[in-house]
Amino acid sequence: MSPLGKACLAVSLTCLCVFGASFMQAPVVHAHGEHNLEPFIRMRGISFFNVEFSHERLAVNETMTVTGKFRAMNSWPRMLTTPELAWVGVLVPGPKLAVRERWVNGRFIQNAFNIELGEIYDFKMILQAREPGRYHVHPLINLSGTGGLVGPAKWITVVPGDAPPSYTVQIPATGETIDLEHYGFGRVVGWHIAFGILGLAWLVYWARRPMLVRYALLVNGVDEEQITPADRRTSLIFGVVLVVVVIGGLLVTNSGRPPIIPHQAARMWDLSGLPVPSAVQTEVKELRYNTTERSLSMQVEATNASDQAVVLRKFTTSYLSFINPATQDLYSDLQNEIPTMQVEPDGLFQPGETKMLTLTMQDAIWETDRFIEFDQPQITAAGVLVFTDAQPLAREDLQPMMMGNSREGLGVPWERISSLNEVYSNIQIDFGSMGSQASL
Ligand SMILES: [Cu+2]
Repeated sequence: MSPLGKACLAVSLTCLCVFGASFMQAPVVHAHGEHNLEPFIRMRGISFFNVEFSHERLAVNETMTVTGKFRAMNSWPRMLTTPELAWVGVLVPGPKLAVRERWVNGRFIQNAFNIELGEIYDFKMILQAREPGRYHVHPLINLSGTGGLVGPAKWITVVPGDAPPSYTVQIPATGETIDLEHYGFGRVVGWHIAFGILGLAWLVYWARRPMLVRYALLVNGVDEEQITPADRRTSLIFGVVLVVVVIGGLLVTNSGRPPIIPHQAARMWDLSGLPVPSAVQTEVKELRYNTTERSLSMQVEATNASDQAVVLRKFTTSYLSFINPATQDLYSDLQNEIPTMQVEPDGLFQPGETKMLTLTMQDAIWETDRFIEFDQPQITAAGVLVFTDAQPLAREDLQPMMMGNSREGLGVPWERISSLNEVYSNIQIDFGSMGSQASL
């Protein structure tokens, strides 16, 4: 074999190996938009609490409920537009679940609403399964001018039902019941066919003569002469037919039944947030990230300004939560393996007591989910410290019909939450024990 032949064979084999290896060693990547925004927006934008799901398995056409609360953070990055309008939805890959009802702070809401930084909102969605499959379902808050911020998710399995998907609604004007899964489908197909035929006829008319010859003539300056009076008449007929079809279609649609209603674009401006529980006052002293241990630690001074003992339950940011393991006896509702944090010193906060707390949250997720990145002009972190009362919670106090999510577990009942304290700071970076300690 010639040297060139050998080289080619070697390159081919290498390519084959790389190609094969890429199939064998490729890790399963799962993401569908959770990390789409910059880390500082996700941590400083919206934090979620008590995100709960009524089902983890349902059949096509069955409905499930997703509820929860979220806070628009005061630590919102000021270099971005301050969000004015928000919209609540779900993040799933494709239209697998249809929203049947959407409620914010107990009000039925179809459109966007005015959101205020620092406020807490309660949401509820009733979702109807459309397509069989297994989906990672997140609540999603879309903010105008920024994008979608996602909350903690749960894997939901949709199995085939007795009937194909159907979404029936009654039109109040006529009393008629229609199925949105198919409504108007015949017309959509009809219009596509009508315009397809027109377009095809236009192409066939011009392409039926020898194209290469005509092109060669065109290059040699024979231009207008190639178009005959018959061509001009045909073009005019095509133009007239097109105008008649478009205007006629509009007239036919507008004269149809039921009464034509334009899309509703009303926005809700009078939706005030829920009262913010604030029994504790906090002041962040330092946030520090250790790159080799992948742990975020926080020093925070906390004072219990209420007349009841409280306990630090968790730190929550974006769709992450870290639970204080010492509170598991009080709220033993952890149904999943929720990440925990180290809290020092631990224990109750008596009324009036001030403590300097050190929290340590060690988890690869800071890097895998791009929460702490070193190519950012500012490396910041933010979240909410959740303090609860110190009364043990009986199992029957939990909502038996609801399940938690995979990053938070079942939330502590809202009435038991004593304080929600935002923490926000630049991060000091430790580059670990490998080299000298440095700070950014
Ligand atoms: Cu997901």
